[in-house]
Amino acid sequence: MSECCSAAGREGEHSRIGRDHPVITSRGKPAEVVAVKGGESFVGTNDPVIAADGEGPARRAIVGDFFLETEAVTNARFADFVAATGYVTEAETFGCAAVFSHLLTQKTNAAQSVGATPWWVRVPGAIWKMPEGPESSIDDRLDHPVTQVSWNDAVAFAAWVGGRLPTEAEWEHAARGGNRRRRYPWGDEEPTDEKIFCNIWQGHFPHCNSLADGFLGTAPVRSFAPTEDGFYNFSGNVWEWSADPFRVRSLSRQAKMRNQEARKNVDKVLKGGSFLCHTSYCYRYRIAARMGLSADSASSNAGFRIAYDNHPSDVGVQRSQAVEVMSTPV
Ligand SMILES: [Cu+2]
Repeated sequence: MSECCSAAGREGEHSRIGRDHPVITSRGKPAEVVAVKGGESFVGTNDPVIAADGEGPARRAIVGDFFLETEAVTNARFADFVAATGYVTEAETFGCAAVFSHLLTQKTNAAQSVGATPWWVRVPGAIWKMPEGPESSIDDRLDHPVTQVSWNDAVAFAAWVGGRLPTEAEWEHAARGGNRRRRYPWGDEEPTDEKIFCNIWQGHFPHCNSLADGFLGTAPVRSFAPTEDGFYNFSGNVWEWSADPFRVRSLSRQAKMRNQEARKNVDKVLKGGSFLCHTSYCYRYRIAARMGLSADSASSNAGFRIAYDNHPSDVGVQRSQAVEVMSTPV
């Protein structure tokens, strides 16, 4: 696959280099949650733009009532998680992760580029708190979405806060504000290089980003206008891991091959597109758009947000008790 939004190839194929990093101890505020009313809903679209991704046809889905955080998990909250649990991400274990080349310093840029997508570079030491490698930091990005986290890392964080990843159906249902028929979280109006609703690419991909939205890479999780329900950045900024395995529902030979690969790589569905998407090249910031990446991949444009079956204030009580118990000397 040659796409702006995915660095093809599995992280697991690369050598595992153990690294030792200091722990950041900033306190991340828990995000707000919105109660989402379930019901009969749907996933995908009958008007697919990128058919190979399995956007269509629209599939009926029954969604239960659930709670969803208004924004993606920030670097600050992920730092809390790591400080409390000592969790080691998969990118740390593997010793490298995919970084969008424009975010790199010239020195690091000489690193190995990823196959057919030269704007993706495999950077040794790129991890969540040094998203572009050892010369970078998140100090000025604590309110940005955490990146360089795999699906497995996201699931571990979700368990820590007593939540889970949303299903693809839940994610779309919340992004549409229920059963509204709309292409984007803000409605049907197409963003342009001048009229900006979210953090995507402006200009000619991949050589020139006019930065009309103010961001080359990620933006703070509360950037741009929220939906009427209070959700931020479903479209653009970072791809968000969902709970679901990635499959293309089609009988075509191409779909069959893609599904075989997805099964082998344990691909999961990501939603929402990222700061790299542009209509001309990777039109994946629509609600129905999707991408499949292996559960152990980490990159500089993928993060996640948390869903709950019960209101997390109840969960929060359990969590702080659990942490107290853990820190009691024995
Ligand atoms: Cu894209």
